[in-house]
Amino acid sequence: MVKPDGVQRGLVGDIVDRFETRGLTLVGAKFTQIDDDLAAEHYAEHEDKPFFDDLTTFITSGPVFAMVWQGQDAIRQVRRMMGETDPADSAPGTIRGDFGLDLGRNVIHGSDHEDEGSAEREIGLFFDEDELVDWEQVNEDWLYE
Ligand code: IDP
Ligand code: MG
Repeated sequence: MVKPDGVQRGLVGDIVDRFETRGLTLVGAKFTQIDDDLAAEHYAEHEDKPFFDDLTTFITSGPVFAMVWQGQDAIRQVRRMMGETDPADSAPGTIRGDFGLDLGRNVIHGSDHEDEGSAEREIGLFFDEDELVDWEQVNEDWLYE
């Protein structure tokens, strides 16, 4: 999900481009503004952290662009393309390493690849089943052996 800072800074197109060019398949997308309840649910794992209030205030502060990408090893590859949580520790070439400087303005959210159910849970928070499209890219034979 492109966070409010990424949307305000006009980075949606570049971020979509990176995932598309990598070969991932877009199966869902939604431009929306998160309300307080959804923010609390989305970041429930952080509710006891000192930065929780700042985080939910920020994520509800403007529109976000939520996406569902599919492909081989997709969750982990998206995390690698995002970089580290802190943009200051993120390698150039990653989204956070190219576009961010500050931990609290790190441009993008991605589901946790180490937490097995997190992508499925988060997709369920943002999308109804009929908003996800089951389709095949014509170039799959050239992406996968
Ligand atoms: P992630 O976004 O890389 O998965 P998480 O640890 O899940 O990182 O944290 C969620 C979000 O909370 C981060 O993207 C960042 O915006 C914010 N955050 C994480 N740790 C801190 C912190 O120590 N101070 C302030 N904000 C933080
Ligand atoms: Mg996380």
